[in-house]
Amino acid sequence: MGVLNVTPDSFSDGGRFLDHDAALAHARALATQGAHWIDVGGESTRPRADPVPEAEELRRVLPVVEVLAAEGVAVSIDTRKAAVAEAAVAAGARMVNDVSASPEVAAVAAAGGVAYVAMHMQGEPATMQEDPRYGDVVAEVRDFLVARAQAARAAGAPEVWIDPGIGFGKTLDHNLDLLANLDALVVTGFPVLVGTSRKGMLGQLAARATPGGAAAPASDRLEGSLATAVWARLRGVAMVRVHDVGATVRALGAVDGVAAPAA
Ligand code: PMM
Repeated sequence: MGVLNVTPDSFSDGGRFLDHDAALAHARALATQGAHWIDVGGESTRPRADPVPEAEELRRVLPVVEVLAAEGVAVSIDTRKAAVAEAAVAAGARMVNDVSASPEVAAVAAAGGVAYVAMHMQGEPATMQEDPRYGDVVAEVRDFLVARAQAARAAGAPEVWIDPGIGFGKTLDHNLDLLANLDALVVTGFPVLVGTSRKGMLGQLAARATPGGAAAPASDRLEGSLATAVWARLRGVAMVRVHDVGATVRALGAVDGVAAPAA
């Protein structure tokens, strides 16, 4: 899944694709590089981000969704708003990626007969990184996701995915615990999506590994993004959400080749 942020303030690519022509060109490039889905988002959910009004989010994403869907690109809409999801599905989006895993947004996917992603987040983007706490992060995230995914399926969503929401109300240790225990999600039977691409935890891990210990900025997180995509793949994750599609496709192609040489 390739990321297309039509936002001024996303943490790694904010402002680059606010212009619709630039957004379309980037989406087409990601599809050509091998993305199966293009995930279009108009509201940054990075830590401390301000919410975006519905009209503005629609203005950012709808024209892009319409054109890509008409070109036959499989479009996912990344939104927490039922109205935005509904408009995007009407414009041709075939997946609703809901970082709030809310029943209202799941109902839109069900009514539209499109795929639904339930992602786990503790709190709200504005404050979620202030003091995230869990008893058992793996069990709590799994139980939450299974409950929301079962509800989405019962409501009629034809295909339901789960995503642990790396970086959404989680410390580095919480993220690492979830990534080390992806099998707890995989065994639920719901296909699992994971997004680590360019995230802050990769900067922290790079600092641990580097003499001097400086955290890597978002521009220096490709290696960590690829390494964690490969890790997720080997743990049975069905899809990764990434910015660097070409590099990820090549990395996963290499892993698949080694894992199944006769295929
Ligand atoms: N991460 C971001 C946004 N949307 N959706 C899902 N399903 N999973 C994620 O991990 C996820 C997401 C934040 O990253 P961005 O600002 O680079 O888009």
